[in-house]
Amino acid sequence: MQKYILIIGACGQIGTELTLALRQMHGGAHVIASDIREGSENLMETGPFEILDATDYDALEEVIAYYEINEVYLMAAMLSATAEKFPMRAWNLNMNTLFNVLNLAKDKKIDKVFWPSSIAVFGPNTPENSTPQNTIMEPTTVYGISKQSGERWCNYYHNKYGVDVRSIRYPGLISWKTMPGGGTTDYAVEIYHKALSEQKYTCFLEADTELPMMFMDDAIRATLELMNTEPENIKIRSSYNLAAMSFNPAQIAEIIKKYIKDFEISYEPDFRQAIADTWPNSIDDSQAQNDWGWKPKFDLEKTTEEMLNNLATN
Ligand code: AKB
Repeated sequence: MQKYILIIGACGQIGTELTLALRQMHGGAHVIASDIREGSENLMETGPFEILDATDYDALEEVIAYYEINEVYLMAAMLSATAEKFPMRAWNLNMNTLFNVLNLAKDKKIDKVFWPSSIAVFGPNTPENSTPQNTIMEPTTVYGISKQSGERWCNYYHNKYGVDVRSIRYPGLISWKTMPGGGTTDYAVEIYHKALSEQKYTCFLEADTELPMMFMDDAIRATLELMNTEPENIKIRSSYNLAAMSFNPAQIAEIIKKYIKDFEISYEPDFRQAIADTWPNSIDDSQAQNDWGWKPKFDLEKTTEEMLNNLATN
């Protein structure tokens, strides 16, 4: 059977790179990008694109039927910082898109679903170092509450209806092709842009706020590895912990200084500090390692080299 894949939220930070990677693997015509607005030139030129609001069930169903889609990656979401400003919009977007996709899978209109969760599912009562896969989860942010609820629904649809839904709790993601938007971990991307353009950066988190992070190439590889593993390897149908590195703003600034000697960082924490304070410092991802062989390739040094080289030349 021919495989046709739909990416919802294809123009965002993860969606863009995921679409390009999937088009490399399956050919452009087999990977349909969709979003509520058009994306980068590269994304628009390498395969089909549909303007699609995935909160609209009928519109989504129509695209799925038209392209005979069998696999959906639902990457549209409102992230942590923006969601605090628009709680109901965030809840509606994050939950209704998920229900629409899960219901299409339940009705056998698609075979397989990827849905991203986040370290935001954890909260202030969670053990903050090497946070285990199964632990106390009491998120205090709108985004975290939507992701934790989403995890429970994924697990429910798998157990009750046999839906093949797979998920990862992404840490903060660092990439150079597309900017993140509205997250608390966004500082770890902005800092590289400002280091190159202005040799200085004012960070919205405190110097010692340690958070789990990952370079985008690792995140894309993890996503594709999880989606391509045999179903019997997948023991968790809520969402997998995933880790690569952990650092704080002072540590990333130190590494950038090795490449840009005059770089200076200052700190003006804002409302995002309170969000970051409820999230783990580091994640235990041994279950992902054991179940489907996860292993990261990029540490902070390698990520910094990639970010500065690519941003300077692209
Ligand atoms: C955010 O900061 O909101 C996201 C996330 C950790 O899910 N990057």
